[in-house]
Amino acid sequence: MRIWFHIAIILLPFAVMAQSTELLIARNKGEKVLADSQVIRTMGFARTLTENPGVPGPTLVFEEGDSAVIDLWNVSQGAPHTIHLHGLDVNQENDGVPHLSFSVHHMDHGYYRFKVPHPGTYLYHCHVVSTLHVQGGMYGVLIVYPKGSRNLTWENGYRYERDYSILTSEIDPIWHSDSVMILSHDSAHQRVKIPKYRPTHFLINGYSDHQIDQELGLYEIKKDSNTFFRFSNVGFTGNTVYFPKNMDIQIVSSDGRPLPVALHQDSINIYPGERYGVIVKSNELSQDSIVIHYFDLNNLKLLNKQRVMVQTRAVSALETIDNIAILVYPNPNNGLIRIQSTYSGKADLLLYTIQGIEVDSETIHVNGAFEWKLQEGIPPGTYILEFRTSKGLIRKTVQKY
Ligand SMILES: [Cu+2]
Repeated sequence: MRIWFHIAIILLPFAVMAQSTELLIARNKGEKVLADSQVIRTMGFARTLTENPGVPGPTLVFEEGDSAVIDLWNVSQGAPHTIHLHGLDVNQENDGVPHLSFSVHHMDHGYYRFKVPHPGTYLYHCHVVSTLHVQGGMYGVLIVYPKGSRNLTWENGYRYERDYSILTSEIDPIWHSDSVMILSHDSAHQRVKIPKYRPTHFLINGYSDHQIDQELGLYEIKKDSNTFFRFSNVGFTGNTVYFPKNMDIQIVSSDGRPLPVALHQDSINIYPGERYGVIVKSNELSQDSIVIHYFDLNNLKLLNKQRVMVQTRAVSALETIDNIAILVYPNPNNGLIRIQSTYSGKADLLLYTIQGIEVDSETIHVNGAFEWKLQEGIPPGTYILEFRTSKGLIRKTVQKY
């Protein structure tokens, strides 16, 4: 009796501590299609053996106090890989810096274990010849939520309706050529001669230019409620983020820590590796953009601008359905839109302008791919296509010429 009591006391803390495991598979033969249709080779992290390693890698999500385990597998030929947890306070052994921690070699795996510290937005990336492997695509966002809540910045912090992560980076296609990607290097000590970095594609969550509207769609803000934006820069350029003018902006956290007072600014600079938490609120219905400038850190010259669209809605939009994918093509189109979807059943199609004016609609019974012929006389421009089903809705930006 007594001995069981002692065992129970010893085991109790383990029973109440949640364990959360993430699997990442490192590969160096990924493919990425850029906005100008060129296909580049990437290195990256995937969750399954068959999946193309995305750029960025999967977003890792933990809760404060979790016992986290990241199981890293390396199925790529050549270089070893690691996971460096940028901004998280973990011990050196689990921090993925090659000469201070372990590296995972070809066809091997390793566990990173840590107790999840403070809620916030962090980055992870491979730390083996990090300039090359990060440019290759071995990076992603790591989000820590406070215990038991996905709508709170931190304990006693800001309550929000929903959160979005905006990760910036760039691509220099030369660095993705086979000759650079297979340069022999097996540790951080080895010097790798890489061409001068001249990025040509400036990414938001892995996309640039027309891909942004197409793939990321609209960022929705519910009128009069807080929306939390998590900005991170994992590129090699500096960013200035310009917020929509008619919205209330509060910069509330920096690098995973609450700021002592919220800053009311209409723009913010984010340097490589930095993260900021921003509460956005709007008391009027509108559509606007968050504009990001990418500048050269050596001479502060503006290299590029990208933007994401932000729309204020009166009511919370129906939940976007994650398990239903739709593909809208060609984009731009001449009035005949082809839609391929994994949904079958009755759906409403709506087309409206950026200002929210409906220009066409149709109810259709979906079963596989279908065509939607728009009414005559719709002027060329950018429109929002809404695919509304009983399970929720998906919006895509479409261009008509
Ligand atoms: Cu690596």
